[in-house]
Amino acid sequence: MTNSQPAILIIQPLMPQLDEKLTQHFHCHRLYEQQDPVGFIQQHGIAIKAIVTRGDIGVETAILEQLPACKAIAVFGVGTDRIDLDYTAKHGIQVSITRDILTEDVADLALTLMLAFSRNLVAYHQFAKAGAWENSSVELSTRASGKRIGIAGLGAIGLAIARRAEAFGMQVAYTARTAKDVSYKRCDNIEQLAAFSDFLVLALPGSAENLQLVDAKVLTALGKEGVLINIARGTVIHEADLITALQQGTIKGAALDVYPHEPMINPALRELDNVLLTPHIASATHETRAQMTSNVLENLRNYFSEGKMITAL
Ligand code: 8YV
Repeated sequence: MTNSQPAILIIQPLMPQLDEKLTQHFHCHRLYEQQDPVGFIQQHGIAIKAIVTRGDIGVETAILEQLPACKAIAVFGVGTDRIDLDYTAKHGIQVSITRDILTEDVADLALTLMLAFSRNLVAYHQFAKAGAWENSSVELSTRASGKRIGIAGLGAIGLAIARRAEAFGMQVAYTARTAKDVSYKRCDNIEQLAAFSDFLVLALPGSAENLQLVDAKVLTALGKEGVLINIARGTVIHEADLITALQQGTIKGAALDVYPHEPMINPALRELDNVLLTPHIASATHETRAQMTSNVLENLRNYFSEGKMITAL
């Protein structure tokens, strides 16, 4: 590492493979390692030329304001909900995302959660592993094929989920800001979509307009046999309303990969039996994470050589 390499700021820990590569090519400063992050930014902020962050972390505008030479943010992920895009646009800061890389994995996880929840996979696995089959039998599970799936947000990930659901003979409906050129039924709002759905899958951005969109009203519309699946952002759900609905059986259950205060998962949620919880791993496959790593490096290299990120927004 020499100081002739461009200085970049890493906001939160990254996967070791990505961190190692960044260390080879850039003069890396790690904000999360600083005892005094404010003092550090005051001292070194002027030298920082680019930021690397994760989709689930973003970067605070108060930090950007102190980095006058930083005109590029490479996001390891596709979510930009924690970056002020008005600010970046106004200040000519390019923001790249790992576009089209994680779509299929995230859609795979949505269907995995749906099938695992409806077919009691975790309970059956525990039952079989414990040797309990020798003395007892199991409860029946619920069919997913042929049922109704409502997809909130029909972007690339929502569409990939819909294609998979079609293969399971499911009826698909969706909500989206604009009508899509698809044969699926479009609902006017999320409450209507919930009322349609056996499985309500959230594939929306975690933007301000979607904050706590899924509240008690939506959950009541989903109904006692309905299952909520979230692979989007925890902020899209009103968590207290969800916990109440799960405790009272207003809905059948929830399968969640994302939470409002990651990596903390609300203890009330963890105590419930009608949930299936995963720790934000929708894009966490070897294949996808290797491509995401290359994407971040290519974006930075291109930015420093040509002045342009390759998958900028
Ligand atoms: C990643 C994500 O898990 O793409 C996103 O926005 O949240 C996820 O794919 C995350 O960015 C890596 O920590």
